[in-house]
Amino acid sequence: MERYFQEEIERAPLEKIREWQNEKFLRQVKHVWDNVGYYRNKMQEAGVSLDDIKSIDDIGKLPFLTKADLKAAYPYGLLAVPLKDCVRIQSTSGTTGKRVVAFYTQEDIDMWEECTARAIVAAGGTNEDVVQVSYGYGLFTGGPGLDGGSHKVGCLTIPTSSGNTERQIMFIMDLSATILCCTPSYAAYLGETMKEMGYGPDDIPLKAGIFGAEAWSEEMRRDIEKVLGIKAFDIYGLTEISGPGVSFECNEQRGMHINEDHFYAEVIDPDTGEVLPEGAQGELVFTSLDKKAFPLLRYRTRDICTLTREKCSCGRTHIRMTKPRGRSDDMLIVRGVNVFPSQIETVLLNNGYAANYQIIVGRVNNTDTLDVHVEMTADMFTDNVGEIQARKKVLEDGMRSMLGIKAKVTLVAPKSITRSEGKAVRVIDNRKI
Ligand code: DLL
Repeated sequence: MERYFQEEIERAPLEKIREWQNEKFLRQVKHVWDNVGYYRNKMQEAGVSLDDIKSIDDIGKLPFLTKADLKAAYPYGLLAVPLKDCVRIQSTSGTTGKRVVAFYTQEDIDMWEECTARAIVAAGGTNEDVVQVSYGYGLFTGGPGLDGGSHKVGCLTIPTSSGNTERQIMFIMDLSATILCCTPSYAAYLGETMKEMGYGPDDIPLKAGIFGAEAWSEEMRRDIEKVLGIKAFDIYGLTEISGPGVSFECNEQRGMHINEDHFYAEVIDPDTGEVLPEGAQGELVFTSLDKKAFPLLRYRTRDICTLTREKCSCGRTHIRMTKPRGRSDDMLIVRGVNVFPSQIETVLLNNGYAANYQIIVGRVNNTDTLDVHVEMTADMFTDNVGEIQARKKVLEDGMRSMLGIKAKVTLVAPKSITRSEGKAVRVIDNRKI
């Protein structure tokens, strides 16, 4: 039987959802106009005033916010309440320049934790479950977000944070953890290590995993489910809009339900900004409908996906988004061709490799080069040159047909590519250096 954390909201009829969205949107635009000078200026520059916004159908009149706005307004320029009303900040994992700092009131935190609680219940969680949260704790939203949701559901929460893999496994086994929350790349690493330690899927008490924060393929899901003996659920979110739980998967595993009573989603053409119809692929844009401290309107996520309102057998009525295939800025342009790391991952996993690879892009004589270092698994490891050449050819052929361009594959020894405890670093683009 399907269970829900907030059934009346999660299964609300579309008219009801629209009514909530409309009401909250009008309130939110006024809150922003009154309290966020930075955005009011943007509206005025676009020739829009508060009177022009009569319902959520007018959302297209509002200007977009981008990461550049967040940088320009750092740190307090988009804050909409007095600092004394804020109880927390979280921040993105940006490696260069200023980070994004998002502020939360206690109400904002409660709303966010309800979103992750919905995800935990959708993954089968109840107050009898033991939830191990192996996302990083701290400025990153993964740990605190899932931790809060787990408390709201009443699960026993193990706040291991990421890293220290042996201790992670000890807690999973000794405390019979039933739900694991971490990045998919770390879940794969935990699975690999447990297998080496001699644990088969039936020995592992876990029944479900809630994995997100980075792009991962269906092939990777299949591998993780097999090695840990679990059902693996995707979860999506971003710091700017709250953190994990903006959307989450149900048992169907066919797209993630967006918590659209809190976050209004649009998909736009990334080049023109035009809003695209349901079913079209484009850049996801979110409007935060009821966050008080850091209420972003029409924030461009740079994540590429499609939306669907097709009926879902889980009974939830909220719109679904497909797995983002990666950020538009993760997309590599190699010799003029768009390449997503997830496409390369699909070729590898379909040929029996694990998701341990690194993509190295360079430029020689003004021509882009694409090298993929792929780790052999222990059972395929060999020093037979003929066999290695044959394996390399299979992968190079597969990549040529997937990407339409040639990639050079180098097979490397098992365990030679560094494992990630958080978001995996798959791409080294030497052209940028
Ligand atoms: O990654 C929040 C999060 C934590 C989500 C834990 C899920 C689980 P940021 O560090 O701000 O926040 O990064 C947000 O990560 O715009 C996407 O590009 C990517 N991302 C997040 N979830 C997924 C996912 C967190 N399920 C950025 N699939 C987003 C693909 C994802 N990409």
